[in-house]
Amino acid sequence: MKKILILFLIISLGIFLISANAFSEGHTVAMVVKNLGNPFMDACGKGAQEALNELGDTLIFQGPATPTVEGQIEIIENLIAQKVDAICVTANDFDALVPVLKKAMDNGIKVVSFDSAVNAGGRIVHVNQADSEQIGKLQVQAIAEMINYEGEIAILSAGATMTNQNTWIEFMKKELEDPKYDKMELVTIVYGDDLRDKSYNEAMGLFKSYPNLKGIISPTTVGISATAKAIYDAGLVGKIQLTGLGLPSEMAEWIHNDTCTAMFLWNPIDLGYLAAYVAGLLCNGDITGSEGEKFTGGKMGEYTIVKAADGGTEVLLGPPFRFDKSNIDDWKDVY
Ligand code: RAM
Repeated sequence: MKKILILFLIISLGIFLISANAFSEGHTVAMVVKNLGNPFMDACGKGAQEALNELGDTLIFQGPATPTVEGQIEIIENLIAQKVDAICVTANDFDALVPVLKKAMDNGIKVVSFDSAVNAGGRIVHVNQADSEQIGKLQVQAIAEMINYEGEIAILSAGATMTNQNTWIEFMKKELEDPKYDKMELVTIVYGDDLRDKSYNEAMGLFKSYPNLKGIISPTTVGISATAKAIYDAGLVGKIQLTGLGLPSEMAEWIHNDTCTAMFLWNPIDLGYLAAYVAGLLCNGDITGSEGEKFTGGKMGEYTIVKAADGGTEVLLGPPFRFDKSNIDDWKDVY
């Protein structure tokens, strides 16, 4: 009788464990990007998928067709209705997403911004790709060397309300105040909105409006590749220098044919991985997003949450990389 009872208990325990496992489905993490069709964002999604696979969570990858804040608001409203567990967002506007993200947080959804920050009031933590000051400085230093510290330069940015580009541009302006750049002049900033055709046309417009232009900085992967094509098509290779932030996969040909001799970026797969990993840890209650917290971000290793310049908190991925002819082929098939 005792043996039968023990056997019964063992079988019941087994059934309980199997069914408990079947019901623990993990969390649903949504990644909301600036827009669909941008390979940089696709690479972030790839990294996010990898992180969530490791954590046993599920990814929903969404973005508006064009990089508008209205499109992102609509998507986030739907995600709140779907009751997702976390949202990782790269913001098309620093402030305009705050009300809908606050609503998400009021509904228990963990909100992480990454790449392009949302105002600290609309997030738990931001995952920053690299030190913003360094990103701004490096691009000014690079263009200065390319044009021998003399002549007109322009910036071809993404959207006028995008936090990441605007922050980097502020640091570029600050760097340009150094007397060593006295013979250089930033003549204008134009916006291609992270749309290929618009960026291409804005670049063509710069060549017409500023016939003495010597260099362009484009701190957006969409903008820099469109600008490279415009320089090449206009027969201005060697006359107008180009640097900025580009994907090796899109820039390799322009680096090899001297349209852009050097540019910078970080690994967007790692960025997406870390953002999603942080979201997963927040869902598990392993971290809360407060300053000073330490955690292991899966394959990325150890991180500490620090105070961000905007008063909120952030996690810093790592330093940016420089790409030129010497190393572009090592990376062009990776991202
Ligand atoms: C574009 C986007 C993105 C930015 C990169 C450098 O793909 O604007 O937000 O981080 O460029």
